[in-house]
Amino acid sequence: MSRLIKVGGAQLGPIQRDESKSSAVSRMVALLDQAHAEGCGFVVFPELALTTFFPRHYIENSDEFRAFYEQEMPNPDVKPLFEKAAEYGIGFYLGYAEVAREDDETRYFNTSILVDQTGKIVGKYRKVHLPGHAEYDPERTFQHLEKYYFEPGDVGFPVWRTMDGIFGMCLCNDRRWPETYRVMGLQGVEFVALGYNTPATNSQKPEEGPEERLFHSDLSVQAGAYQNATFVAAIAKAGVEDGNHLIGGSIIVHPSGQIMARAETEDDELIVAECDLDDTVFYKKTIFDFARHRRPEHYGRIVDQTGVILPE
Ligand code: CDV
Repeated sequence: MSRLIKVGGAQLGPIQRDESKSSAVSRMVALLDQAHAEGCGFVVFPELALTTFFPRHYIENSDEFRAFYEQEMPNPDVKPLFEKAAEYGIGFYLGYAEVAREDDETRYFNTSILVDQTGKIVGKYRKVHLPGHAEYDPERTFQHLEKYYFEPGDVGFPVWRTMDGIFGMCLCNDRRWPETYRVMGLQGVEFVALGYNTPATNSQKPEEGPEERLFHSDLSVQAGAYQNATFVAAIAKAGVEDGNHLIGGSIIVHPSGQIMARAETEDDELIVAECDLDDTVFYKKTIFDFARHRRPEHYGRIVDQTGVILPE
């Protein structure tokens, strides 16, 4: 048996602060055209794919930073993407900044959506592991204010039955946390879509440069895929954005942990891999047959504890 889906990883090059959302969407539609020509059925776009990675900027005025968020999805800016994808019969994943009015409160999330091949939004995810800091930090070489601009996601890590498979989502820093994949793995996930914006140097350790950062990205994604018997597409926004360098290195990974496709540039670039969702079955039935091999009675600390408790 096989459940083949050709997947496009639509890496974006930089989006400068003054680039409009409709311009970013045109670039995504051009990648979608390529994906259609390649016969893709699903395309993964990056995290915060409509704007620059604005958490690097400290903006005090909320009227000013509101422009980076989407109040509804779809909206007129992204309509061309939804329409073209539905015309081509391509499902997609898209990351964006969300502002929501809930329980009389204004709430801000770093969000992604899963759209099926008819253009219908079938899932929404809100980033759980927000990296960085909540206040301006003069010690850093650049800011990473995700904890200032967003609150942690409140929907956990759901998965969705769609496109003849079981799909899950996460965002950027989530890929470094094994819990992200395992919670989805425990729901039988077969394909994880994830977008990222990863600075090419560590703002608190400048000697940690792009090579090491790419290594950590690959390491986390390949381990997550293998240990949970799932495909993972990890797709970057890359290049020099507002004078700050973001790594590329977008990859599509097989449940064996092997990289099937990798981006070569730091620009708009489509990578493609033919994913047979039935390739997950062997691993799910053997070495990672969770029902047979897991020992949750020994894993209590993972949910009972956040920080480290040292021995006496
Ligand atoms: N956007 C991110 O979540 N970026 C983080 C950086 C701060 C390390 C990442 O994990 O790539």
